[in-house]
Amino acid sequence: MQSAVPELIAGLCPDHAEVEIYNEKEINIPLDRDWDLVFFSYLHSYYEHTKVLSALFRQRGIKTVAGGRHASHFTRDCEQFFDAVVAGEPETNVPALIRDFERGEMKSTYNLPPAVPADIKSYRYDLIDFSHNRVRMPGIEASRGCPFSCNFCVLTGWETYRYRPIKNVINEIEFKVRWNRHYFGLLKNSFMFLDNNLGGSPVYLRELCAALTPLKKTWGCALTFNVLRDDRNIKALANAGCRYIYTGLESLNPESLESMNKRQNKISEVDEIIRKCFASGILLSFGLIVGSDGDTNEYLERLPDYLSELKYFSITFLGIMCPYPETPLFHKIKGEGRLLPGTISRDYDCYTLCHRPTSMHPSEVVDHFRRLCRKVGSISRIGRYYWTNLMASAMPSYKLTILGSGPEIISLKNNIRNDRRRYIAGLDSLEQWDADVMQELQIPVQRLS
Ligand code: B12
Ligand code: SF4
Repeated sequence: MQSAVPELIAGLCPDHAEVEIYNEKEINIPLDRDWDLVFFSYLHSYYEHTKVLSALFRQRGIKTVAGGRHASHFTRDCEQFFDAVVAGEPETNVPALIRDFERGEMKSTYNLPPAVPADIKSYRYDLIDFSHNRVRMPGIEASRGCPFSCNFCVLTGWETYRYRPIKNVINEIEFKVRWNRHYFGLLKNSFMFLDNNLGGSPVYLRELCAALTPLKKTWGCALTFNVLRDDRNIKALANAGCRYIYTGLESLNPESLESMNKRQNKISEVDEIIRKCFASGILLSFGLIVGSDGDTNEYLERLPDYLSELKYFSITFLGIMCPYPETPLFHKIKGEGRLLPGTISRDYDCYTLCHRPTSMHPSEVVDHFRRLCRKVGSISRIGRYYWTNLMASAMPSYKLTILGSGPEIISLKNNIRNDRRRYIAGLDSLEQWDADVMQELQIPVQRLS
């Protein structure tokens, strides 16, 4: 999966614009290339790096624009480093910005109200180069936002839940999406929904599944655990070709879930629901977060055992609780003086501890995290994972999905592989290249503590 923002923005550019997209995860950005206007989309932890890129382009007279969640929240800060900042959704703001740019009248900030979901346009799928990432699947959005309010989530308090008309989504899949044809076409009918929570409205989800079933595609999505409590939903998803679901389980400790305001997860139901999904031909993968306020040394020491007790275990995301600045959690932690001194935006990568949890020392959290990453991503666990899950269902594409997820689980070992970092905010310096250019061009670091 990769971010779809570049092909989304490209789809909003006028027909006469020549558009190129670069994803720095897949290919280096040619810093000497000539463009008129460059749009940046980045996660919080890449803010300093994006400022550096912007400064290098601006030195050569290229105009730059920042957008996305960080830019919307820190608009004033961004205005110092980019020629324009989009603080709202792209569908209304990007065309207005480009019109102004062409007249030489680009403003410093754009914040028009969002478009209605029916006006969300198809991405420029033709610009995705699958040779840069041969296992990438095209992504599509059916909805935005989420109806829940987990206190650590960047959506909470900012994005209401809304969904596109089903016919628009189906039309995009049938006629617009370009498929990845590498590996003898193994993935040529596969795509991912990029929605934060495809199950935000179970009624919409079931209608969408009914419309998807005749297309005979294979797809994955993220949704909340509560949706899977209803057998009708699991059945509708499986019949529609859903083979992969990611759900944020976050913790197997009730106190930790309580501290996150994640009430839709019921730990007593986890095992049965995972088993049902696998038996229906759906790989239910989940994510866990360590370092939340309910966590204790005892819970984290026992976590590998708890995981072993789950027969159909499939964890694909392991992170450290991150108090993003726009969240209720950040305000609570900051108000209580628990943000670690020296926290910078780079530390907001979900692998660096930025706060003092209530019941643990920061170094204890990071030590547990390292140990968990090594254990969960170990080869013996993957062997056991294949052994337990491969034969659980005979649904088409199920076995391929299980086999393909092994490397994803092994990659959890890479989370904190950088030996030069302690992964505790305030103790690690910026990446060298960024730090050097920032010093040379006198670009200040964004400090959050
Ligand atoms: C694909 C994806 C990934 C991919 C690619 C990540 C990447 N670097 O781009 C992978 C699997 C690698 C990934 C990993 C991670 N992800 Co991720 N991921 C997503 C996912 C599912 C879809 C992103 C997407 O393409 N959405 C569709 C596009 C169109 O929407 P969007 O990104 O939300 O952007 C909207 C606006 O912000 C705005 N916008 C964004 N950029 C720009 C730029 C301009 C110029 C403009 C005008 C507008 C604009 O336009 C969009 C439409 O409104 C989102 C969930 C989601 N639905 O967004 C999470 C999400 C982006 N991920 C998240 C997180 C936390 C992570 C990880 C940190 C988790 C972890 N610890 O492993 C890592 C970070 C990896 C890394 N270092 O880059 C959070 C982001 C938190 C944040 N900083 O805002 C999200 C929102 C999930 C969540 N609800 O918590 N992720
Ligand atoms: S359920 Fe997921 S997307 Fe929704 S608010 Fe909670 S963490 Fe965010």
